[in-house]
Amino acid sequence: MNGAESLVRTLLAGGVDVCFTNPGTSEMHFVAALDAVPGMRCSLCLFEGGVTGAADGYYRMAGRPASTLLHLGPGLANGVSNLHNAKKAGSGIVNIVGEHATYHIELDAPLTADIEGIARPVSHWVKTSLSSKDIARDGAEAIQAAQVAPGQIATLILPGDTAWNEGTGPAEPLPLPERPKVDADRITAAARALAAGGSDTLILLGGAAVQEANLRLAGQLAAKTGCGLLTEWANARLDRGAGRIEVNRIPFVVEKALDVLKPYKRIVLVGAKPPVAFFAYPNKPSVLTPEGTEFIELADASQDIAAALDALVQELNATSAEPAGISQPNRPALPSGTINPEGIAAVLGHLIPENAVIVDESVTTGREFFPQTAGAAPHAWLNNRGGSIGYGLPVATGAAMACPGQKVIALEGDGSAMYTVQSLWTIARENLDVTILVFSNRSYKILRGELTNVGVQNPGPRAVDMLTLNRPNLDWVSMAKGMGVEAQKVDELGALAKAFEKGLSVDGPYLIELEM
Ligand SMILES: Cc1ncc(C[n+]2csc(CCOP(=O)(O)OP(=O)(O)O)c2C)c(N)n1
Repeated sequence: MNGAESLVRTLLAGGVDVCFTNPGTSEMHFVAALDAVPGMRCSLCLFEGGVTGAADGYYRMAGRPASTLLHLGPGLANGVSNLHNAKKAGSGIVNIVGEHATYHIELDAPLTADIEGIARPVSHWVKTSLSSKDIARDGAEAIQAAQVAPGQIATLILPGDTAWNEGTGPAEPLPLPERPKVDADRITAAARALAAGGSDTLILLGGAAVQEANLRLAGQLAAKTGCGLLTEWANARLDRGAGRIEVNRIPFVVEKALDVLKPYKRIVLVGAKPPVAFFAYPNKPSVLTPEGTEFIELADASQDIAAALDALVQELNATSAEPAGISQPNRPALPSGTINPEGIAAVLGHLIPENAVIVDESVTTGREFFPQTAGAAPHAWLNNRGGSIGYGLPVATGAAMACPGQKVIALEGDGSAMYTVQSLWTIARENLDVTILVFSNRSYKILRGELTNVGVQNPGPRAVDMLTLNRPNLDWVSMAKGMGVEAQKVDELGALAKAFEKGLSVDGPYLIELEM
């Protein structure tokens, strides 16, 4: 058995049975091994940002890593942006990056590059496997590294001769890393802050803290102590909808965030970091909390958040408290008329099906989607934690692969969707159950606002032109159909509701362009 097959069998033994791929010559032995060994679901993506983003979406929903197959330095580099997003989201991924045969690297052939150098900033673990005798063990180490909580990026570089020479057969899986428990004094300090605080204390939730069971514990703490609950602006996966604890996100806009955080003297951090602005702006603060705010960290994102919250609930005698903030079922009436963000929110709130997975890359259009969707059927809401756009369609791809039987809804700004538009083809090819709404406002609308925010008065036509997606207009229906996805365009809210119902009713992809 050669090195490549030893690695594929190691991946399968370690529970990694999905591979998002975009291979080249140096990966041909690995491709042959994927073909020869049954058990790996392989999915071709037509750009590496689609590969890495799909692996991110897969981890967020399946809770275990997928692998990727990338072509040397340039292939990895194309995937870096969504690896950055995945790293910020705490997603575990096992990257397999092909490399020239060890003796070929020094010849500086066209595709030779510093693969480790490209990998390192977006990886927690990087290794070039220099021998076919090491590759299986290295693969097992990569799987283990990817599963360090909340999830890590492991990049294993596979030279051609490591793949084709005689290997060892598969390596045994290494033990699953456990989340470290928090020290007892953390529980005591958080309990003291909450007991003293009342309504001027906030629990800021992130990572695993925004999953259903942990949110209930937070709801009990809020009921018992009167504290506030918020999440960070972006969550890797927030469980919400009727019957779950309703929590809002810290707003993106600096002034709004300052307002929301103003009432709090102390903040208990659970899987979250002290809140800061996305960007610096002249004459605006970067730190979003009032000066002198006290931070008490209960647990960071890598720690055993469930156990920490549970211990805190016990410490405060809140085990029998009815959680505060349970969302009541509420389906807003279906609207009609001109398409606008409030109307879209009502359509979503009315129609989101049970267990849907919402991948939110709606940018400006979706800033106020939360109030009207809080009482919809229970669903998961995924945000971009790394701020690098083009995450949505790939993450929707991976989420749909992880969740057969659950409807995935991708909310896409037109500018963002163009970055990784090739994902539509993968979604069609795999017949993934994804309904895509494209908010076709024909602009980088957020950046129009940012121009004002940084203090530019009366921008001229050259600046406006750089933020406008016209000349020519993008035709989303044609693009979708060209990649095998059924699509239609709507310019009115009643038509949107009908189109969305249609999309939800088909078992497969459907794209709706909202002309705004
Ligand atoms: C990789 C990357 N390039 C550029 C940006 C800067 N950027 C942020 S939002 C945005 C435009 C988003 O446009 P769209 O998705 O249409 O949403 P809208 O602002 O119109 O609501 C751009 C270019 C970014 N965040 N990431």
